[in-house]
Amino acid sequence: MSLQLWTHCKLATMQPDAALPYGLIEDGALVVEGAVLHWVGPRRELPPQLVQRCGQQHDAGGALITPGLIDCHTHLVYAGDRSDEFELRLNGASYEAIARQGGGIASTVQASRSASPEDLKRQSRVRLQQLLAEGVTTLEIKSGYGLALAHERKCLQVARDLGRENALAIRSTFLGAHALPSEFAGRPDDYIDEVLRMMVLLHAEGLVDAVDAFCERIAFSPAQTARVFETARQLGLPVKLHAEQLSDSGGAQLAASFGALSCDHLEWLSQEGAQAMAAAGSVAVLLPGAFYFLRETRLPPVDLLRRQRVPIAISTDCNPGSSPCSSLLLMLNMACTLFRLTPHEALAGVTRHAAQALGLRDRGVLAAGMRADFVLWDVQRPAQLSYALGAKPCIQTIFNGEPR
Ligand code: DI6
Ligand code: FE
Repeated sequence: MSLQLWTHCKLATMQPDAALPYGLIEDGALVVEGAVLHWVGPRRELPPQLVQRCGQQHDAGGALITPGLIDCHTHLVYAGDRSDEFELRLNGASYEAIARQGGGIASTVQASRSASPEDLKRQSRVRLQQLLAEGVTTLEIKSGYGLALAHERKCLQVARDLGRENALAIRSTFLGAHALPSEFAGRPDDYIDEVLRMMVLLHAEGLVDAVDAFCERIAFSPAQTARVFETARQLGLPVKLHAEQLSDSGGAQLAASFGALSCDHLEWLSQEGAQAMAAAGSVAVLLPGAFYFLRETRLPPVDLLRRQRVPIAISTDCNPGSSPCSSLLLMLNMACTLFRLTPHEALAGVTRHAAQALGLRDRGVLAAGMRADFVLWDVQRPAQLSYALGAKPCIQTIFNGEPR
């Protein structure tokens, strides 16, 4: 197979044990073989016989190259918007109060159920393209706006279709336990029975890569969440959890006891929760867009996570209610300004640690043997990616070894 060589570039390899922050290599070279990175390092160490085997040679023009970005927590497939609730909130209503009055997630469920698959895909594709334009090469998409078998299936199929029709990798997560649909009002345990049934069927149809739940006083209890996770475990599906977003319900400990890939949000995470996550190897996915958009004031305990050595990932949470956002670069900035992450931590949060939050070991760093997903940026220093607001620094994205 012919090899491709990239030179005249700076590399932010994001390798964890590198000597320099970002695993930075000032004058780097990449050799790609098919869809895999064959060689990564300083240009002066490139073996001459390897260069001779490179059929194609690319001049990166001095660009910074990072791993392809990974958005590891989104609800990207939905119909309609919730700008009406945005107005209500600005007139004094709270997110929780709107949810309790039958708005919130329920109103997006109604819009998404009514939408045809084509319409749902068309609306979702707009957001997807915004992420693609910022160098996203792996994207997680949750269901959870169908809340009934046919509609959860429709949303997961749209997610899979978007992956087939665009040059990026999609991971789909079943979030049947996102909210109680009105048909089950007052019968949450009966709805959990239905969630378990849906999970088994949708998994058998090949539509599910992982299972998530919303463990919160306006959603499902830890006991109900545990039932969802038991069935996921029986099916061999990894779990993740929306945990401690609006209150501390001990969701992180519960998720950790199931070996969760990640616990997400975590503004109300306790010391015990962080310890449990550290012991289980769960990633903390922080979602600064939701913190910002809901005007939360309680910060996720970043220092605690650092002390416990819990890896931190950053994501858009792209959804119509709490984070109507399809810019991962903006999340880098907000992770730094709002949560006080360093630009290095933020970039690790959308590369190496985001891959870990999805259980993917073949991406998120530039190293031989990893997937050839990478991005060329028109910046001098990696910190510029989290520094600028609204900049469009992505020059080119390579997915699976091919320009996109
Ligand atoms: N937490 C969130 O922030 C989103 N889902 C969740 O479980 C919000 C979803 C929405 O409001 O539509
Ligand atoms: Fe979410």
